[in-house]
Amino acid sequence: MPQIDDKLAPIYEQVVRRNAGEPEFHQAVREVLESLGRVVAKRPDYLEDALIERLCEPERQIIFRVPWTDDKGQVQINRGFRVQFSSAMGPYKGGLRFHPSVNVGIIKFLGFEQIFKNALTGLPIGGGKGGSDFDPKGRSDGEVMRFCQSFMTELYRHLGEYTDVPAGDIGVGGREIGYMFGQYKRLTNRYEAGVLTGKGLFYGGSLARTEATGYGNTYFTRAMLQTGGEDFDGKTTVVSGSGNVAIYTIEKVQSYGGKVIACSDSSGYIVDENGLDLDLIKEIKEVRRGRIGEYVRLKGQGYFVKSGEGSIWDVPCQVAMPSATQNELTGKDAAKLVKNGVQAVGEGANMPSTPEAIRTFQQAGVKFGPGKAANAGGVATSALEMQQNASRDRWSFEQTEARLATIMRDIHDSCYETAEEFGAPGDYVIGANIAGFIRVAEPMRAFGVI
Ligand code: NDP
Ligand code: 2IT
Repeated sequence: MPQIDDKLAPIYEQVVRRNAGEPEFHQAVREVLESLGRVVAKRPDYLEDALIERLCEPERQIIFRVPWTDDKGQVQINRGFRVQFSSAMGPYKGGLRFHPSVNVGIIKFLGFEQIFKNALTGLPIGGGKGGSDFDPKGRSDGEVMRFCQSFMTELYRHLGEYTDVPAGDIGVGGREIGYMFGQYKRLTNRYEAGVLTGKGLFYGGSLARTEATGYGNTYFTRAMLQTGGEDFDGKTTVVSGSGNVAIYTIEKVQSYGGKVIACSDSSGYIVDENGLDLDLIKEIKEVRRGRIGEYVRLKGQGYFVKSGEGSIWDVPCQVAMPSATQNELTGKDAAKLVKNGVQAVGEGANMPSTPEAIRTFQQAGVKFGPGKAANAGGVATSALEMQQNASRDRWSFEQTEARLATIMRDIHDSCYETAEEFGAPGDYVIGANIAGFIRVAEPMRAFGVI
């Protein structure tokens, strides 16, 4: 098991003490600290002025009540969060998640990861994350609108195109961003397009933002495969989830000739050995907001395995792209994937593989792309949306996608080269953590103790 360097261990202990009951946050910090031992061995100056301790403590955490009225006239109460983690690189930037499992520890782990991810893009964006324990499932458009308006009625005072710029994440897509942007505009009496990203194409959104996370992970995973002279062509691929990230991952993998045979949602997973029919999946998930199991009935082929009766990672594949949620791929799943001959794993979700799973992949020589590098295409394209808004311009799909492809190639190369430089060739986890850290540490030092 990788260890935290003696000099960094007290930092981890303090994080655990200060943030009791937040295991996902501890997990995210631990992984970064395990990598940073190699940095402080070469550059002990990074231990000065409690720089790493400061990086582990959010600059600001906002928790608020979100009251709203449901369709029956009943008042409902949810909890809203925004963790403004680090503004060393630029305005806080990161998505909003609406899911019943959301709590402050989940938002903190996501905000912490976002700092390094955003730094890796090379664009001027800090790290933050937010959301609510609101569950949009089964709610009418009117209920979702009233919730979003109430949520924004508190959050707006903490936002701004130079301050904090949210976007989507689980449970937050174009519909929710539209309602929140409308309420922000109304409350502030400003058409401040750059305050949110993932907007609709008719009011300042960027072409290719919807596709960006899935496409970006596919570019990243392809770059990893290419280091071994391989490509997606003809490779059996499994993508978990069937939301924004999963759908556009499947689309891009298919365009490279990969055969995607399985995907999932929280109710279970489907397998279609002929290759998934993506148009049908888009119809079920994007238009009807339905359940993935409907695929089997509508298509008349394939099979469905209910959640709890098996794992999607039991399905043999050469490439695995977990794109649902944190810790969805366990050590046991990883062992199964390795046994079945997996060659590459590209994380579309944030922290979907447990530490045991990562270890299993790396020990088996599987190319493993951690989320903070592999899924950075979404936030990178959000930054391109901010550029378009700031210059009151609108780029073509091709121009935006070309920038995304270059950014993902650069992220891949900088992780790869940093891992070599720090004595861990092929280890993209170490490469991503160290390359991201150095980019954030430099401005932090320049600013002094703040
Ligand atoms: P969506 O809400 O569009 O889709 C989420 C998918 O994952 C759904 O299929 C959902 O199933 C499934 N899922 C979510 N939570 C759980 C759970 N607890 N157990 C089982 N299945 C679950 O979200 P996104 O596609 O945007 O996000 C997916 C992942 O990608 C998240 O980890 C997110 O943080 C990450 N990500 C997203 C980016 C973006 O730009 N959107 C950028 C970078 C990372 P169901 O519909 O049944 O709930
Ligand atoms: O996890 C992520 O990077 C996102 N949900 C996207 C964040 C953004 O600001 O586009």
